[in-house]
Amino acid sequence: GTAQIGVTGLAVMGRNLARNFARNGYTVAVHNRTTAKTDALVEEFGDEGAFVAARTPEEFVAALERPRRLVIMVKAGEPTDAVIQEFAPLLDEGDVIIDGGNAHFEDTRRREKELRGRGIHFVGAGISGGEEGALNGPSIMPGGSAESYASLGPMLEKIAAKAKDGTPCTTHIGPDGAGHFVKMVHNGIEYADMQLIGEAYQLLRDVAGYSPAQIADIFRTWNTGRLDSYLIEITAEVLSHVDAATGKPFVDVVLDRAEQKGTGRWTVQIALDLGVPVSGIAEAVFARSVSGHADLRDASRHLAGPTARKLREDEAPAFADQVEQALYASKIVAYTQGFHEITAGSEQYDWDIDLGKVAAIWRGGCIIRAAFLDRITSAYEAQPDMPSLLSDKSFAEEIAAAQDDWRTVIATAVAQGVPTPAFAATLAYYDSLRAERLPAALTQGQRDYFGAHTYHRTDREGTFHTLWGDDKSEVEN
Ligand code: NBP
Repeated sequence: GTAQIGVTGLAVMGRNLARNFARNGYTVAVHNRTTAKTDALVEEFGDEGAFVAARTPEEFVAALERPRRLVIMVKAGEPTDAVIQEFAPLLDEGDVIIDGGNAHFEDTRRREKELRGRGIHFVGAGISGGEEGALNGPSIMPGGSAESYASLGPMLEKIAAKAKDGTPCTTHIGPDGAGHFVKMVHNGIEYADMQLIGEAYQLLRDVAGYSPAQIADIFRTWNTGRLDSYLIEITAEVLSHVDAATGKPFVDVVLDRAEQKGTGRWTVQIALDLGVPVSGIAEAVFARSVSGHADLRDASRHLAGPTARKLREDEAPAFADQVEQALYASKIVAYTQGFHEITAGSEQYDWDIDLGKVAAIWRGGCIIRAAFLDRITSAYEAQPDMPSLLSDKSFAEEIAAAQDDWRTVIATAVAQGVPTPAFAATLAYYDSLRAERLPAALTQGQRDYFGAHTYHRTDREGTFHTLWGDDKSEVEN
């Protein structure tokens, strides 16, 4: 074979990824279960580079140079297993299968282990950036063996997005499922980012009284500052868009029920298993869920709300500035929680993930790309074993400067009855970490009372139990 890489699964993502490889000078073997898609790709884009159209798995494998590198870009779940089972028997020792789909990292661990036993490298690679990123440069988060990265890395680095300083937005994340785990948390952070932006929008609309077009301008201004990011940029685009059919703001004609494909939910499920408080991300997932309960919402519209005074027009600009502060502070906390989950996953599965590098490869290509990630990169470079992003002096200082406004915005939201679950959850997390004493002491007392679950004391070592039903004397266990 002559192709340096092959892509099987030519829906939007696979097709664009194949074109990206071809545009970068690689010969790309392409294959799809339904061959019409293979033909269409070569017909439409054949002049962009060197493609080898393969009709059967055998033709596809034969087209590849050895060791073979074969990217699977099919629907995550059973289709991925089906394709692996179809191709693996045709491969030789040392060949590399890359799964670029949104696989659950536990599936990736299982597949990697099975294929390792057959001498095949399996690389679960998280790919972010949607169709546009796949074509012009995504952020790529490959797991798998270090050996596989030696052969694959240079190609991935070539097709990946480049950060402003020219660094490719890909790196070897760690063994087996590390890449898909990091991609999962990326998506969880993306959920939180989007929800926080949504809450900021709602406050500017319902409390400050701005129109969608005015809010688009506010976001454009924010995008020139520390909130500079892809999601803020596209938010302004969406908010300024006018529906052609009705002449109304586009955002007012879209049904307000958010859908989800599962990576945000996984982030929260795994966080619960690992014991990591990702409350901001969890509230973002729940917020989508609440929005989807149309019947519940219909049945609740008559429920009483507050009678707080609305802001006057001349008060709106100052409030908008406060919302920017709140958004920034909450964003720092959401990222702090996401990075904590990566730390916990890395410890649990022995992945040895470099958090600074993770932040670095999210600076371009992916949905959460943001100027702010440069700062996270430098923070982890300066202090790789930082217990939390909030331990970084400059982030702590920025939150210190923002916190009064952050509190005011949330207090105003509560007074006006505007739901801001992610703003509130991230502030509560921040205050929980700061607190001298938490009511967890009372919780321990209750647990000891009803279940003799015991407790530890602040003043001496040991495990204790109070004889609650008796003379309330304390015994040491
Ligand atoms: P889809 O997720 O819509 O999958 C369609 C592809 O899967 C087609 O090529 C289809 O072949 C193939 N396929 C299916 Br379905 N079942 C198969 C089977 N049993 N055997 C062989 N092929 C099978 O495509 P996508 O939206 O391009 O996404 C691909 C992957 O990338 C997914 O895992 C997705 O989660 C991930 N991803 C998507 C995005 C995005 O923005 N869309 C971003 C990041 C990651 P056919 O043509 O013969 O039906």
